[in-house]
Formats: sequence, C-alpha cells, structure tokens
Amino acid sequence: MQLRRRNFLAASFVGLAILSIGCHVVDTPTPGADARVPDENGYKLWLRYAPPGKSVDQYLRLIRLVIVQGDSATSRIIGKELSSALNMMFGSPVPVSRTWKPKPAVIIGTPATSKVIRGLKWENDLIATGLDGFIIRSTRMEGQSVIVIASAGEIGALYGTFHFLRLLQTGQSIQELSIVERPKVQLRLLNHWDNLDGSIERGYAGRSLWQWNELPGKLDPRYTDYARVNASVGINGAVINNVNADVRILTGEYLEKVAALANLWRPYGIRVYLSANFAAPVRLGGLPNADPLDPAVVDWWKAKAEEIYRLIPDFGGFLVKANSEGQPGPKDYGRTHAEGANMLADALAPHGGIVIWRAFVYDEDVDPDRVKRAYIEFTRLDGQFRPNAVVQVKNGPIDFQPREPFHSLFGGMKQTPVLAELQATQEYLGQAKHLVYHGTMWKEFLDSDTFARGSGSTVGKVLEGAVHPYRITGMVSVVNPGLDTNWCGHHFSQANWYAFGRLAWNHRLSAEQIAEEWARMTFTNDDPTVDTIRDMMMSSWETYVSYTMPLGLHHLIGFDHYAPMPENDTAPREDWTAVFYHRADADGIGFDRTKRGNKAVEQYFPPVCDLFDNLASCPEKFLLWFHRCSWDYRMKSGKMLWQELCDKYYSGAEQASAMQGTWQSLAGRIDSRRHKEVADRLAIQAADSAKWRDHILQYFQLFSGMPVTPP
Ligand code: GCW
Repeated sequence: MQLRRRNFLAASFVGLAILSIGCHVVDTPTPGADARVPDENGYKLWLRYAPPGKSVDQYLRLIRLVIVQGDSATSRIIGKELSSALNMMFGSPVPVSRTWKPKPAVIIGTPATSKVIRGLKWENDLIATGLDGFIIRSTRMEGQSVIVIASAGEIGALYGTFHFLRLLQTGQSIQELSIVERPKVQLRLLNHWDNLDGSIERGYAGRSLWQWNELPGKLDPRYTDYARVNASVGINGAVINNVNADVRILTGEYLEKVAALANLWRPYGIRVYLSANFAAPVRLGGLPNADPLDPAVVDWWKAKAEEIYRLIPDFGGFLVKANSEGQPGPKDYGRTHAEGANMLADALAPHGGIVIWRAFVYDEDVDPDRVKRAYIEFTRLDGQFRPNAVVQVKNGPIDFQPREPFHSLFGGMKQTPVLAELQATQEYLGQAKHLVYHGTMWKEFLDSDTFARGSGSTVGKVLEGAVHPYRITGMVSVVNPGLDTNWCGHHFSQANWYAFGRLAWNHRLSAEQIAEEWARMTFTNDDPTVDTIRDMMMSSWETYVSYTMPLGLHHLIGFDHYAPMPENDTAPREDWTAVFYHRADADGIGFDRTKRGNKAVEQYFPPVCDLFDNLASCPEKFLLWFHRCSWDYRMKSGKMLWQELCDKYYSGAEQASAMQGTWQSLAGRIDSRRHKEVADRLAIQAADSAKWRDHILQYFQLFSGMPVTPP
C-alpha cells in the first residue's frame, strides 16, 4: 500500500506543479471598461456609500439635518461618518449640527451627551439595550418627523449609526422605524496572525497592515479605515499579533507602538489584545523558568501587566496558545492549562483584563486521535479557571477543515466560559483564490444542537451564555486582511469578514440575509444582480466541500493547505498527514470514531452521540468522519459509496465551473475592474476544482479498484 502511495505521489508531482503555476493572478483592469459603472478597487469594502437608487427621494425627505450633540471623539466620528456617507449617497451635503432645529432630522447620541435625547426619557429602554445596543425610532418633535438613534453608551450610538446607514445602503424604507438591537455576545474579536516582520501566517492578501517601523509616530490611514469597518459590524476588539507569539511584542518599545493603535481605535470601541508568549519571563525577563507557580514568574507578569495598563488603560488582555505546535506553556513545568491561565488572569484582574486561553491543543500523549484530545484535556479542568479566564475553541475538533462537526467542548464546558474561534481567512477553503462564503458554514455550526441542557441547546445559545451561565461570552474570527488594495485578496473574501461581524452581533441572522446585505453594499442595489450574487454565495461552501472533502472527509492536504494531497503520509507528525484521517485501503475508507471504534462520539451529549454513532442516522455529510465504510456501502440515495464520492467530486467541480458563467452574466452590472478580478479568480477555482476531483478520485481508485464514473 505504501508503495502505491509513493508511486502516486511521484505521478502527481507534475500535476501539483502545474496547479501552483496556474495560480498566478493578473490584476489589471479590463481595457475598454464599461464607462457607466466606474471602476472600483475594493478598498472601501462595504462602506462604499454608493447612491442607493430608487429610495433616495424618501431619504431626502426625511433627512434634512443631522444632529449629533456632545463633544467626544466618538460623537465627532459619528458626525463625520454620517456627513460623508450622506453626501456620497445623496450627491449633496446634509448639514450636521450640534443644536436642535425643527426640521426632518436624524438625531444621534446618548442621554449623557445629548439634551434632546435626554428629553425623550427613554432611559429605561436604553438600560435594557446596554452600552453597545441601541434604539432607532421614528418619532415627532415640535411637529417635525425625526429619526432618533439612541444608546446608553457612545459606542452603541456609533453602532446604531452604522445600522442606520446600512438601511440606506441596502435601499430599505426608513419610515416608521422601530428597531431595538443588542449584541448577543460581549466579545466580538478579530485574531490577526501577523508577525512582527510584517509577514502574516496563513495570510493571502499581502503584508501586515501594522507598520511597526513607522509606529508610534506615523499612523497609516488604513488603521482608521480598519476601525471604521469593524465598528460598522460591531466588532469590539482585535488581537493584533500572531498566536505563535514573538516575545518582543511585550517590550516597552513595542508596547508604545501598540498603545498608538489602541489610542486611535478607542473611540471606535475597539480594544487591543495581545498574544502572549508563555515563555516571556525567560526570553524577555531573563528568569530561569516560566513556571506559573514560581513567585518570581508571577511577579514578572504582574509588573508586565502594570506596565501595559499604564500605556493602555483599557487593554483587553492576553490570548495564549500554550503547549500547542511547539509553543511553550505550563505543561513544560508539569502544570495544567488552568494553572497557566490563572496566573496570567491574576496579573490582569486588578486592571479589568481577561485571559483567553486557546483549546487548540493536541498532545499525542492524551489520545491517539487528535479529534479527542482537547475535550479530554479541558473538560477535566472545567471549573478550575479564574472568573476572568475564558477558553477559546475552534468550531470543529480538528482545524478549520472545509466541514467539521461542532467541537464537543461547546456544551461540554459547563463552568468555564468558551468563546468560538472561527476563521474568515480561507486557510483550508481555497485561500484568496476560491469564492467560498462562510456564512452558511458558520450557521450550520451555530445552529447545531449540542443537547447540553436538552433540546435547543444550540452552539449559538451556548456562546450567549444561555445554556450554561457564562460570565464572559464571545465569538472570535481569525482574519488576514493585508496590504492588498482590497484588503482580503479575493473581493468575495471580504464577505467573510463582514459575515463574522454580523453573526457575532446576532447569530440568529440568516446567512442569506447577511449575503444579501453585503452584496448590496459591496456591489450594487440592482435586485436581479443582488439575487445572482447572493445565490452564488449561498451555494459556494457546499460546492467547495463537494470538490475537496465531501461526506466527512478531512485533511486531504499537504503543508500548503491548498492543493489536494491525499497521499500525504510523511509529515513531521502523523496527525499532520492525510492518510491518518482517511484510512483508505482495499476494504474501505473513513475513521471509525463510533462506540465500537475509538469512541470519539461519546464526547457528545445524547442523543447527538447516538445520532453520530448509528450508521443509519449519522448525517451523510459527516459519514466518513465518524464511520469506516466499505467502498460498496449503500448510501441513502441507493448508490454505492464509491459512486456517491465520484458524483460529489464531479458535481462540485461542475458547480465551481458554472460560477464562471453566472458571473459572466453580470458583466456591465458591476464595475469592470472588480468584475474582471473576480472572473480571473473564478477561472483558477474552476481549474483547481477539476484538479481536486481528478487527483482525489485517481488516488482513492487505487484502493476502491472501481472505475471513476461521472454521474
Ligand atoms: O490552522 C493551523 C495553522 C497554523 C496555526 C494553527 C493555530 C497560528 O496551520 O498556521 O498557527 O492552526 O491555530 O494555532
């Protein structure tokens, strides 16, 4: 079998080389572009403020004046955003005033900053929506119709402003508004895997946004635009350096640079967090060890926390990747993850900071299967973490695979709060070359029922703290915006950043609504065009799964995490190979994680455990994740597993290819620069999806011994 794999590897080498050469992307605009739709480069993301089309008369009637009272940095930002947005959308300025004048107006603020809003006596309603929530209501003042955007907090007023602008951008009616919004979770954070040398781990859109050589003196205008787009979807914090953390970020020199970003982002409600290297007391402080129970280590971190908070009074806290993939951690000293986290939590607690401890650990000593390890390690520590410590868990138990069942720690951690870690960066999902909208994938995850406390205990509710009473709630996404003009490499990758923000705000929103909002704001308000774009987005994830890893297959890749490499059997660790996971041989394929196999299903609550365990009830999308099946196993469709696999790969590649035609039908409806840039990438996607299909099927055919037959 080994030999067959090696021969296959040699034969497929040429194919892979062609695959990577084919990935070169030409970025130049089409000559002779359609003059009616001016070219755009994608820099403005979803804050383009294009004229909203047919609704503009209604808007002009109802918005003759903007009133922003108060003199804080945030209220100035609100005034500026509104004035430039309305100007761009309406083609003429709308005056922004600090004083009430009887006119159809939009009034924004908090009871503390705005006399007009105080006069409305909405305090009780505003207490209920909290500092980040807001109310948008149409009402009348001195005979004039006005729209009030009010919050108990300034950041809530900013969020309300962006919500209101979204209504205009997407062409919705603003008559008789009665909107009450409050985010479902407290922490809505981005994780950047940016290194101090300007590279980005798993970044596909250029170098890091953070210009360390220019900070703190020079502030790139991108930092402000970054804050605006994040605030526009309610993101309220960012961990700005890689979890594989360089200790230098904790030096005085770098902390001053970090403080400059924190100062700039504060009025946008964005707090800065840092990834901390657990060995910093040794590598930076010169101590002999970093043992969390050593008083000298405890003191070192206390002093470091004091130093940070002197510079950044609202510093969010530390994110820690410990004892994972070679990173140092408490286990180096025979201590537990909880002991490590608690030591840092104690250093941060007097200042109001938190520790976010990653559960992305997979020690070989814990269990032979990587899928089971984090659950085993962390459930035995449940309840041992300090009140200001949380555990951050990736959506699935392996690593951002195209499709994974939800991680059993969701619902499984009863006393220690968990945050969900998602990945908008398309590390395993076509990187910046494939169009893959993550809204649908994340909804499948968020809507999964853990049954932790009976039916209805969805992951989303666990994250809200509505299943177990968590003190800290949140959602996080790994993102990789870089210096590429359009931030994300692929114009459609921007949608994943957007979708994360919207779902972190409210996980009950539908993937479809989010896709539609994004398409309207990013491309056009033309209804048929929006329908086409939304539909492309909605099917794109399932398409990607079909031509890469359908039916529960996972990790069929090599180190680049892009190209197919099911023959990968020689990585530095067994659990980085592909063969460890698919286990294909002449008898069949798949990983037996049932009660008769390695019992991974037992990490789920009943009836989820039995649902996955039972071959008849296991959703086929997870079949080979939980079960090992013979090649002629009968699927629900009546087809043999081998044929079903062939069908999936063929239909997936065909759908990927069909996206090109669909997109082509939008020529002239979208500016030609972005149209061409997307078309170029769709061509790569179509070609690479066919390579995935052929490579995988040819490889598995070595074992199935059956012909590859298209459907
Ligand atoms: O997905 C894997 C990536 C690593 C990453 C690691 C993690 C930052 O391949 O590049 O390291 O996960 O999440 O820590």
